[in-house]
Amino acid sequence: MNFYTKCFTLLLCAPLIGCQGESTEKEPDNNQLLEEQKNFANTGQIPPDMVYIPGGMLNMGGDNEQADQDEFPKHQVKISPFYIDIAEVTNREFAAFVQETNYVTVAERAIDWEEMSKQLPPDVVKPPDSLLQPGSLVFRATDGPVPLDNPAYWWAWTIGANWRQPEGPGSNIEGKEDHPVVHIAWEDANAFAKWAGKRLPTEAEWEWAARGGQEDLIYPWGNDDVNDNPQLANFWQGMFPHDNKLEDGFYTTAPIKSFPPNPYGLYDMAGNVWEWCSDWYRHDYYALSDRPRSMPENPRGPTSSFDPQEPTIPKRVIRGGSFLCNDNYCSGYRVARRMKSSPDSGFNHTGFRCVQDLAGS
Ligand SMILES: [Ca+2]
Ligand SMILES: [Ca+2]
Repeated sequence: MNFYTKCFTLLLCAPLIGCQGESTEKEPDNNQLLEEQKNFANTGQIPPDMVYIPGGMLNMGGDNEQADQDEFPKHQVKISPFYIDIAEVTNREFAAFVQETNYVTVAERAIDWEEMSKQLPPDVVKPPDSLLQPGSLVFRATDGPVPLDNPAYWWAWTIGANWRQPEGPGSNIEGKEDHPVVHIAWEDANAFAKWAGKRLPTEAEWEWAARGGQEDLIYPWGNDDVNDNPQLANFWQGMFPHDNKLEDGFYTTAPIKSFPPNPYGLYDMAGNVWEWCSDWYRHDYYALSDRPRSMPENPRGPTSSFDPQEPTIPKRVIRGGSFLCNDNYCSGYRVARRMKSSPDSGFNHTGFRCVQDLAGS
């Protein structure tokens, strides 16, 4: 789809003023988990380009003053072992899927106004047919500072933008075969995962894997301030959305594996592109999870979605942040950071990676 849903669905990160806080560096408590991962690697059972993630007890939720309300309360959940892709799904991989299946992504399909209008307030008037053409949302830097509570300033509805033309007509993915695929709707990510014999991670699995076996740390690499370490992830240095100082070398996507992996060997769990999870998003889901004497096991999220910022639009969870994240906007690179997006919306900063269950589990 779609113009209006996308416009109403734009990621409404609450503006967060940079405040790294007084986090205490902890010795990683991950030796046992890493040892288990290493031992499993010797079994020869791991699917290509994936790693084994040991099961364990995840302390899930916000770790510092930047954490938003929906990251609390921090609570324990039990996770079973699984495999996860080492990196985000690339253009090369997605092209192979499309070549074999002739799959057409949501951003490439005709827009169904009747379907779209069901999610919109009743007084929204149908836009002209000239706008209701296949497309997607592309980031456009502003000329100067703008209010950060209105993403319409930097997202441009672009007819013809899709995974093959990430910046719109005239652009292409030549030379970007190893970049993460973008303009992927949740439905597209699931279609790829099914084809590959995999599935999308749950939100809890994603956070467990991103933490790399370390408890209560802010980023996949630990607590070293992201602002002092542009060599650790592809994010936005400078003031968003007008001044990108490019200290990490990438304005939009970077080829996968351009930055160091986390202790589990996973790349870009912070930044590059947001990654779809299987869960519906509810702002109060963690509060619902925090039941006394109850230990949620492999939680799969709520049965329905609710985002008070856009109550009429169901949303799925996305994780990990993108090349657009920084501390003056959304700090999406924090491992606990939760974000949400309409399942039928693709952006040029959203992609995915897959997981797979162990045989017999
Ligand atoms: Ca960057
Ligand atoms: Ca990522």
